[in-house]
Amino acid sequence: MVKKKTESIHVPDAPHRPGDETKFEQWSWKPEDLNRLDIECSVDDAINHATGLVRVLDDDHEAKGEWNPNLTSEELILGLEHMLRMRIFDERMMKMQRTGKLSFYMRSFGEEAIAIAQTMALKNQDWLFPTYRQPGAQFVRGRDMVSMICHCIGNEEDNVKGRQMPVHYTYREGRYISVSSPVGTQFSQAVGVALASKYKELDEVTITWIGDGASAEGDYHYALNFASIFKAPVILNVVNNQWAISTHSNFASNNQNFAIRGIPYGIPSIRVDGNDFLALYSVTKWARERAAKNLGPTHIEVLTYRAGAHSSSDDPSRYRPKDSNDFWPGGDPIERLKLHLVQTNNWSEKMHKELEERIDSEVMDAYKEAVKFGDLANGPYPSSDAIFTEVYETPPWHLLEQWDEMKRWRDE
Ligand SMILES: Cc1ncc(C[n+]2csc(CCOP(=O)(O)OP(=O)(O)O)c2C)c(N)n1
Ligand SMILES: [Mg+2]
Repeated sequence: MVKKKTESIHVPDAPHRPGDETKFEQWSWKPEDLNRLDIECSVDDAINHATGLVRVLDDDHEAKGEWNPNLTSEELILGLEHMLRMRIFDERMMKMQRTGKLSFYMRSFGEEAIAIAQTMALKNQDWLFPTYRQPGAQFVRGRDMVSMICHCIGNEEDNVKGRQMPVHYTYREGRYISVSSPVGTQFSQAVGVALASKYKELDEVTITWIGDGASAEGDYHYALNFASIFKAPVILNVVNNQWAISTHSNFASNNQNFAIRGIPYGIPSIRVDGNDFLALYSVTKWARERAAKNLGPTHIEVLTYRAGAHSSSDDPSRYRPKDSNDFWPGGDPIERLKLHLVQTNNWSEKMHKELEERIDSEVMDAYKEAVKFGDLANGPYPSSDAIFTEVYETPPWHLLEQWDEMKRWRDE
């Protein structure tokens, strides 16, 4: 049989590779571009918001436009404090990883505003279904830092007793659902919990986040379809930080717009500047209002850039220019909120420095306290019995046999 010559399969590439100059399209979007949508808006009403970009802080750090949430300076300073806490905490944890005190780490570098602004815009009874890139939500919900570090080490005081990778936190009291290592699974689970809240007629909304890369998984589409059909009170965020480890987002969406994918599912969809604390807060509060009024789900693309490595095991200089983050048009979320506060006479360089120093010692104290319960380099280590406990109330016979065997081997 004669084979017909076919076109070869199109394989996308990243826009810049090591050694290239980083070129991002400069943003023409301004805070005044997009009106604040009515919460009863139709899907069509949101098309401009899905293709444009909701911003509040302009290039000169002024808060403008209809999406300005008009937060008090106290609320903004609290947001700034949580973001700084996240960044300083991450730096300390990376040092712990590099000195062998914990095995693996993932930073939120450059993405601190996302979990923090969005969680601050919610109510405490709302359910959080995060990825490993939203640990900042726990600071908003009041989690003790020592407990977070103990989890990352996996020591005696780890609340999940080593049953999760570091940074895959569980915080029951804060309704922060255990982070899933297989990416994407949280999206459809979040829709299920949102429907349960609706069924029980509770004033609870569910929020979830997924990465650009993971949004190429089926889970993302199942979640959107279910949420849309059953009008689940859920906020579905795609955090487009342009990379999925070394795979550029060109491999996850052909047209480079993630927000628009909610429109055919019948879900109002908005793209928001992910490094703009005020815009994130505002859009999330709007989405919560819709959910609480039984108007159904909102789909949000959070446009940002992964400023650092994917994880402590990754070296991004192998696949993207070393300085690419310096060119991101969205800048740095902490710097932008800080400059806005300075400009409105609510903050100063001196206050900022003092806050950094205070948080630095808070993190240092928590670190010293946490390692008392053991770290990876020095121990003490949890008992090997923990492998067999905590899962079954009554372990089945075959595990009991293995447990006995382990004890014989261990105690020999
Ligand atoms: C189902 C599954 N496939 C692959 C992996 C390995 N993996 C872990 S994180 C990741 C990249 C995810 O990228 P993205 O969704 O964009 O999130 P980001 O890390 O950028 O926040 C991959 C491929 C995994 N954990 N689970
Ligand atoms: Mg990503």
